[in-house]
Amino acid sequence: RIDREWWKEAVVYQIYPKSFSDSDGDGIGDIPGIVEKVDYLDELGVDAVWLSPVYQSPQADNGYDISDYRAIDDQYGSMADFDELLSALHDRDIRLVMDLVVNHTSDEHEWFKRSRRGEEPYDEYYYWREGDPETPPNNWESIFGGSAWSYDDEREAWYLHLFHEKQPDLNWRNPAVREAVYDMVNWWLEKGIDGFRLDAVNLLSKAEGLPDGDPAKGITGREHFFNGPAIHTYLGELHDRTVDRYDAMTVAEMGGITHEHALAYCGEDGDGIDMVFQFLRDELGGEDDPAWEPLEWTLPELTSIVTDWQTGLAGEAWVAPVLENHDQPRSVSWWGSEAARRESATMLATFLLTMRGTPFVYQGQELGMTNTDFESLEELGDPATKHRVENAIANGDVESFADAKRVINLTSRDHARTPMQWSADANAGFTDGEPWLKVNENYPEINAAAQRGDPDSVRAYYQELIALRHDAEVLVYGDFEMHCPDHESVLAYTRTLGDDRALVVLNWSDDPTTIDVPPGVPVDEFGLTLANRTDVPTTLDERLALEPWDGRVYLT
Ligand code: TEU
Repeated sequence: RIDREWWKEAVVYQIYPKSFSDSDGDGIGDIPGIVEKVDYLDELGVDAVWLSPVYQSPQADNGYDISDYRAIDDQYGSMADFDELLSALHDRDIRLVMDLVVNHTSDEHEWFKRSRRGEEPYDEYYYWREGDPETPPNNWESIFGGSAWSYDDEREAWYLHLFHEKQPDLNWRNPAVREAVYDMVNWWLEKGIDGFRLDAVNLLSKAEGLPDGDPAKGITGREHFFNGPAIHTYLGELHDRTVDRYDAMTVAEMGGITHEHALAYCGEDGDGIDMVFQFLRDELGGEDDPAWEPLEWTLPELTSIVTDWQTGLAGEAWVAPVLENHDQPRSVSWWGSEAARRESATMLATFLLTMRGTPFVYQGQELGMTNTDFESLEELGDPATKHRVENAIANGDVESFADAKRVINLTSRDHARTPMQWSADANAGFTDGEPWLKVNENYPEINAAAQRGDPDSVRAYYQELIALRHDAEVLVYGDFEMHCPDHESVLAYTRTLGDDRALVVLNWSDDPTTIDVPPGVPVDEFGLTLANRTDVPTTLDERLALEPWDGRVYLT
């Protein structure tokens, strides 16, 4: 029996509104700009859009610092524009998933303004601690670097912020906070949206007494706020009181978790969350920023992590594979090869869209957009990256931006945030004005218009893969089995659903190689269905010779 759900069959496309499409020439993307591009999304074939925050915000963290959950920020448009977007998407059978950011609000949210004045009932909406203005209440570190505490002169007390100082953490212990959140979530669901991506949602619960953390464990304090003691209570309640009453999906963003945590959140005895992102880079160690050396990893390490996530949740929990988002470098540049851009981008696409789970594609990924060369601190936009570099210089970890540049140019969140490359026109067709973040200079070559109708483009390949995923149920619901776990460069797996099987073979390297088809795979029954090269034999042989970045899908 297949447990069918629309969100299991969907391919989701993430839009980061600030960088997607600017309709009014102020250099910042906006909602009317997205409306102009709904046909582009329709042509690509995606089933849902996840929209990063468009709520009212002072934009200290590009909208992840919300000052009014029920209003659209002026820079993005109006609520009428939002309603128009929702119907333009629904008219094309594309669903809309919003971002739910409730670990924290902006310090300019009404709740915080009243809280800092000590006004009831808002006084206990956040984590406040009195004490010496020179000594923070504990040694917890912010995920963006520096202390997780800031002193507020108005209330004469410290408040907790696991991210930016303009993002005070909500006190989820307070039932009034939870009620206020559920009310707001239901207000959006009543508008007819189709679900939520839950931002940083494994951080909601903090250990009793907020004890000091062990500085040897990465971000200091993390053992007291990642997957904290009451997390399952809060998430279960959130689910029961809101999304459970609607045909809405939830996907949780949880940094630094393993597939075992994922089971606890999404499994049979979990909290009702539909799926969590499968962040492969985190588990390879990419989460331990700030590291000022590039991360080293081997394919067998990756294969083992993929296997854990893909087979470890089978039958119990769903997952959301992802290679890019607005916090990650571009996948071609980090996982693939800029020198073999088309081949590696399409190999990675093959991987993403043939795994078990709901694949998320980030804007520009479908074009094979790459990282950008940032030459100075001033060229960066992301407060977290800037903070990291400034801290590293202050601590003497690096001497100047020049020393940090190599790692920044591999990992900064800004790589995903450069404007979407629509055409070879000025500013990549993103804006008629001055873009808020520099456009990657490769846009005359890499852009949506140039790839339209080009059967060899990354864009065309994504289109084919998305269509294939809609056709071949085995790619959605089939069991996953990994083969050749020790191969230095090849990832090979099968998907099985009743009598239907798929075999996926990926050469994750700059060198040609060969593999033997795993025993038990009946080669005669398979035919080539999709490949990212044109000269690939259509039948499956016992021994396969693979070109660099080869990606192939065989079906029975
Ligand atoms: O990111 C959360 C985030 O930074 C963590 O998941 C992090 O990756 C993990 O804890 C490992 O250290 C979300 C948004 O995606 C990001 O853009 C925001 O800046 C952040 O929350 C704050 O809202």
